[in-house]
Amino acid sequence: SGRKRSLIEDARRERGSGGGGGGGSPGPSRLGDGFVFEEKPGRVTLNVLFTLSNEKNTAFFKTGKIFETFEAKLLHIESRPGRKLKNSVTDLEFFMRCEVHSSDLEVFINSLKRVAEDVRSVPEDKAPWFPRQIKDLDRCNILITKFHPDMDQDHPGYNDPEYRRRRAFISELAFRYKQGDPLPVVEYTEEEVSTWREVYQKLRGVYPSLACRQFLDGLQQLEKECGYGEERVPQLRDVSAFLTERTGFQLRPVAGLLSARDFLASLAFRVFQCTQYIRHSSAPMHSPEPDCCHELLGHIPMLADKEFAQFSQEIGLASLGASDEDIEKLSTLYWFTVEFGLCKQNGAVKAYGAGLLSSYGELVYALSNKPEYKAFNPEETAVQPYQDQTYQPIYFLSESFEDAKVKLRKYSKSIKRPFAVRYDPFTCSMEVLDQP
Ligand code: HBI
Ligand code: NLE
Ligand code: FE
Repeated sequence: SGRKRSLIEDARRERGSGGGGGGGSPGPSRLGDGFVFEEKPGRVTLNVLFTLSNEKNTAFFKTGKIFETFEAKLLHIESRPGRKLKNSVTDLEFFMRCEVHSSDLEVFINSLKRVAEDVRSVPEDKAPWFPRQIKDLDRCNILITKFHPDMDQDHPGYNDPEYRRRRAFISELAFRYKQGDPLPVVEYTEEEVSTWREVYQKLRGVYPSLACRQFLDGLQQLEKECGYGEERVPQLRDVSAFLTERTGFQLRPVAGLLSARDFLASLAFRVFQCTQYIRHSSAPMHSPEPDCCHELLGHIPMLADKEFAQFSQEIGLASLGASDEDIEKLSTLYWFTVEFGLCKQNGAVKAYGAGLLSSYGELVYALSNKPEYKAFNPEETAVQPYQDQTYQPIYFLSESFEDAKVKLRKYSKSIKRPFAVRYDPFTCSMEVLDQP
């Protein structure tokens, strides 16, 4: 599971988002030049964000003095490196929540402005920040470092410096990408193409008997119209154009595993974040992390299906501004459906989850008699613990693909938020509607 959301992270994103707290629900009142909340009579709580220059390293202590003078009560503090200055000194950004006497508010802020730069108060989040426009996805970029070839000794690429250099190069393409840019084209090496070929051949042989109908339809179209085959790795640019025509989905390159919140948010805009590197050649049949085989073979054929595309977007819409607890549940649901879901078709069990459809090893295992099956039911599935390093011990089986969709839709609607969202495809933006 992902790390806790950082307040300073949200505050910083908020700063670029053109103001306004999440949801437009009964928000903080505007006093002075910012947002404060009157909690107790005569006392106000404010979230203040400011930068201290490291060249004047007494500034921090002066800030403390101001707190002392005004009898401000510090409730929360976070810091992180801000701008880089000359000779490798870095500013520090601070985020503090504090309580002061209401009558002192103006003077307190003005005093801070004398020692700190860029002082501003930011709204208390009634809901966590979320992207309002497709362009905001540029800020949905919190990566989770997990099972990385540079960090993890068990990663098959750990002892392969060439593989690690290649990963770093391809990651860089994703880091530099901004919404609307043409998708980067990667010229895959002979070794990479041969990994792709091996994965493709093995999986292609078992798809007809193990994959669901929607997947097989999608794959067939991709083979006919989008250059899918064992000879070359399809380019995100071509695949994105194909998908946009079918279901309005588009692709965006990503350097690795994103936080669940950021990953799910992009689905709300019908944007699918795709890794572009390929798994290590020594482990083609299963990888715990996503790679282009997983995206291109596991996800893309399903995203070419209209109903599945809608289903994916709905999970995304449900996630916007949801609490950390609800994100955790939605991400678990995503895991057991979009990634590892099974469904019945014509009396047989078939795979529709991308994590299965891109791993020969796990696909065959999941449809053997070894693992346990449970009936898919969102309330129960959402709290099922899971691990993401090896094959799943438990899979959730839906009566039909349709049934999974209906149940998940019902569940998503039960998530409580003080607002509703609606996606406007003409402006690629979210309409946020108050819902007291
Ligand atoms: N990030 N790039 C990427 N790809 C995923 O499939 C992905 C992710 N981050 C989170 C995530 N999946 C899962 O936690 C889902 O359950 C949301
Ligand atoms: N296990 C999958 C595979 O080997 O393709 C990837 C899963 C990513 C969540
Ligand atoms: Fe995936």
